[in-house]
Amino acid sequence: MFFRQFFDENTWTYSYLLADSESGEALLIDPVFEQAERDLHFLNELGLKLIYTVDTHVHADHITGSGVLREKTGCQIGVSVHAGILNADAALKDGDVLHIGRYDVQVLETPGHTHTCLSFVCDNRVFTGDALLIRGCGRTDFQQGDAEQLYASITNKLYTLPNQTLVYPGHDYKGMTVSSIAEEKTNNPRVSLGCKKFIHLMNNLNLPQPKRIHEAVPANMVCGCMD
Ligand SMILES: N[C@@H](CCC(=O)N[C@@H](CS)C(=O)NCC(=O)O)C(=O)O
Ligand SMILES: [Fe+2]
Repeated sequence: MFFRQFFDENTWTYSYLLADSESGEALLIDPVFEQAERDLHFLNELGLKLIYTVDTHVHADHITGSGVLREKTGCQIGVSVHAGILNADAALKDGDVLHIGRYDVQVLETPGHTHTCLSFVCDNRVFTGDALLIRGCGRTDFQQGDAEQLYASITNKLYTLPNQTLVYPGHDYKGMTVSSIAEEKTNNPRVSLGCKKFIHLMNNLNLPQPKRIHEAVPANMVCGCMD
């Protein structure tokens, strides 16, 4: 498995490239619109063929690169079935499997940060979007977010993955790049509170709205294709 983590410094967003080096088939998780040229250049350099882009959720803080990458490569776009995005190619749901050459990428529904949140499992890695962050979790105060649902997604789904599974989040605001299920089970300060205190904390964060929410959400509802 060929694997790379990419970073968008303006929005602290991670994108992840998974590829089968034998067939050259590739999948990109959470591409960022402004980074499409970087991503295309990298794919070309390595001779990889983009088969899928997938978004872990309808992002509120940045515009997805999925649409522009589909225009340039002919890849398919996968998003949650619950997003109702009409110009996506694959409406993903729990249990779906995407095939990248010899590798399977398994879809888990992990709602709570938003109702469209998905995680993706491939080999010993899980890509958690903004459900489980390193020593944190996504906020639950917009896009049908729900703290109780997020707690259940983390404890009943993500925490049932093998302890050694590596956790790759959608963002990190402190410069951390990777964790593991075992590490989060022991050290995640929010989830360790237990369900009731977690809900209370999440419902009282009083965070300012993401700066680009009014631009990003409508753009992401059409895969970032804005013309
Ligand atoms: N300052 C950032 C805020 C980004 C933000 O709210 N990020 C979401 C993920 S889309 C989150 O859950 N952050 C976790 C937190 O701040 O606790 C912006 O304006 O874009
Ligand atoms: Fe998010």
